[in-house]
Amino acid sequence: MSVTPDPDCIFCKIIAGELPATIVHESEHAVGFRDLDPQAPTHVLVIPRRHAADIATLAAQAPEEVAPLFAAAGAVAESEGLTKGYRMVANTGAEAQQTVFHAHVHVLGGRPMTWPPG
Ligand code: DGP
Repeated sequence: MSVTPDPDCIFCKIIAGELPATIVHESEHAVGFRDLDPQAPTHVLVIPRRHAADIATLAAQAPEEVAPLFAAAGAVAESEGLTKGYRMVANTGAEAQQTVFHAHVHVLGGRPMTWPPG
């Protein structure tokens, strides 16, 4: 798979090993690492190796990358032992509190979740 990193993207730098992260999953298409500011006992970010601003953009530009991304998120939930349930979140756009514009799925678990999210 050819990947063109964005030189200004912190998640591309984590993939390249240029920024430190606690990596819990690596596969051909995706990388999972612990969130810097965890919102649950387990909080892992799962990202595609290919840079795209968000998941909708990834789906438009490289739909073949979307299934491996969610498969990686499911594998992380399993390896983290989230047998009682977990949440996958993909904040999309500034109003939805997206702060890093490299597509990512938050995998949150280890505590009861509430609905609706704030
Ligand atoms: P979002 O708000 O959905 O764009 O989520 C971005 C998440 O990324 C946020 O929960 C904090 C996390 N984050 C930001 N910078 C870093 C970093 O350098 N390392 C790690 N591990 N997480 C980061």
